[in-house]
Amino acid sequence: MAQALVRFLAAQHSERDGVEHRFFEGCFGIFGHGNVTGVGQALAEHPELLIYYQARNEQAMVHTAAGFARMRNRLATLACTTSIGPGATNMLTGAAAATINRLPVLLLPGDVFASRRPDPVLQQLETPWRGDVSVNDCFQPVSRYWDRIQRPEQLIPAGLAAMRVLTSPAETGAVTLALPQDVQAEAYDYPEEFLDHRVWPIGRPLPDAAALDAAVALIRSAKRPLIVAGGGVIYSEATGALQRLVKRTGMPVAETQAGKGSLPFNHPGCLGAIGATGTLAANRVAAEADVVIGIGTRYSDFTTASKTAFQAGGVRFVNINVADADAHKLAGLAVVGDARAALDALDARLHDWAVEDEYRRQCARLQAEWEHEVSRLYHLGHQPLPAQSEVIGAVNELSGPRDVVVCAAGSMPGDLHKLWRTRDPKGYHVEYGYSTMGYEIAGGLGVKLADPDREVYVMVGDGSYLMMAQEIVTSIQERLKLTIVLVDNQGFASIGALSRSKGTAGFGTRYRYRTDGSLGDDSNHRDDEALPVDLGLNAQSLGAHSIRAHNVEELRDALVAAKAIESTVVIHVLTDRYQGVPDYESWWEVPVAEVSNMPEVDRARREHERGAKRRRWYL
Ligand SMILES: Cc1ncc(C[n+]2csc(CCOP(=O)(O)OP(=O)(O)O)c2C)c(N)n1
Ligand SMILES: [Mg+2]
Repeated sequence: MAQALVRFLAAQHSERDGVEHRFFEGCFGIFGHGNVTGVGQALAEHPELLIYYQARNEQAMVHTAAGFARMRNRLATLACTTSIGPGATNMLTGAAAATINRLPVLLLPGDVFASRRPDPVLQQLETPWRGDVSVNDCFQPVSRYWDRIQRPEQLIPAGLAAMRVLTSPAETGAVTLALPQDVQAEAYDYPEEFLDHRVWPIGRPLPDAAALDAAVALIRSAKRPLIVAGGGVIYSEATGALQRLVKRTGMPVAETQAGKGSLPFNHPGCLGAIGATGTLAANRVAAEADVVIGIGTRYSDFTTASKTAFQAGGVRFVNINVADADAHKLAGLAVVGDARAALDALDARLHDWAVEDEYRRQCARLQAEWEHEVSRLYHLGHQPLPAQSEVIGAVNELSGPRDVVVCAAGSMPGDLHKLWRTRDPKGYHVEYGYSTMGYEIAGGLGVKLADPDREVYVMVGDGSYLMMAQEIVTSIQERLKLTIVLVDNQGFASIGALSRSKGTAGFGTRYRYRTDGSLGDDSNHRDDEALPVDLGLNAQSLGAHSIRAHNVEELRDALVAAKAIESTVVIHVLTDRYQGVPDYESWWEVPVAEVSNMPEVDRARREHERGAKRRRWYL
């Protein structure tokens, strides 16, 4: 069965706009019992069918596959094979991250014997009251399609169903085919047609004409429309269509994390990031918008600033989305269809309409003011340690227009969302659906694999680095160069700041020796309490070229030097954990204890209640 599976995977293709793509460009795997003699044997017998990549950690290889799929606009991906038990469940976090970000990845965890004869096998978690569950059932809620191949012929319907979901822009995410180890090795006479070259068209479904008419009528009635561009704009390759519409109508655009890059940062009308990590320009315009046109967005709480971003009475939403569930959010007018097709249709129907000049001028003014703020934060001159915004500025200014910045968790994603000057639709790659600490290096590897011609800048905090740095080894092994900027503020600065703002003084967010039996708060910092840990040396020991930068000038020199180095470079820079980028008239709902014995918590609770008054239902 595993041999047929590998042949089947190698024969699958996607097609969009008349261009065919091989759908699986390879298979990541870590072998153990449960795949070494099944899928492993099949990959070994026909290495020309599917390139095999070795990883260090199963979670990481799913991130790599997701990063790859995102970079390829979901037209291609990688498969991931694991042993049974811990090898399999290590992929759970990666699966959830892929599904939340709507990225296709195929997971092939090994499973316990279908025959049950040798039960319990090594790593089998027994469920005394049920014979038909294994740890792989944990993948069900984080997968868009899940099956267990109990008989070899079952691969035929399961394989086809898996492909349908993986290539559906509305449904895609992690797909799990759990493979009992005995079934992998069983013979079956598969029909040749199952293994033939197969093409899965990825269409551009047109929205319903009546929905388009209603959307056009609503937009024409708007005085202060705002487009919210989400990841769907980029996946659908609709950025050109968006530019045309915006240029002609003057409608301003704000971007979600996944949608950043929909317009170049300096395109007229580009207000940048929206929501909790939004720019002043976008948040001001959002607060007064009367019609919000969400394109390819799932309206996460960061985008809507926990439903406080849009304050105009009677604000209406037009939601262009290929996924019905997203199109109906915020009681919006649902325009279900492909982003590019919908934008072209809107452009044609709005050919004689534009926003008023005064609105266009106001947006241009806000955009210019925001650029000024970005320049200020890029060149703060903060002493003695640089601020994170200066690190972002240096990387932005010294990277090329087609290079890619990759990030996922900590304080960096919010700062990048606000400050990164995106010049290319694929130049900004921040995983902020699951915001998975540990995605950065592994995901960056997938980006590089998908587009080796671009330099990939991985921005990673010390916390994320410590969670999953080991794929540096894979980058060396595969000769896939990453430039990793390791921003070391000696702890979880983002959560520390959140904790301080909520009255708990940064409890448990700094690295320090345990004193008085507690890891304590973050207020009485002493340098002699710092841990004797050197992450730059750690990176060097994993095979990276490691450079330590003590200030912004050294960081700039290191970034220039890194360009000439052919393998993975880690630039280790210490920053001031307390010098954050402010929020710009936004709010994020994080609950604070209603009762406590901590006065600072009471203060934060009252502030929380004030903020919560601005929440809207959008009905
Ligand atoms: C796997 C995982 N665990 C926990 C969190 C919650 N979390 C978000 S940011 C963060 C700290 C990140 O630290 P670091 O990478 O050093 O970035 P910094 O906050 O210092 O910028 C934590 C613990 C998460 N996002 N992902
Ligand atoms: Mg940190």
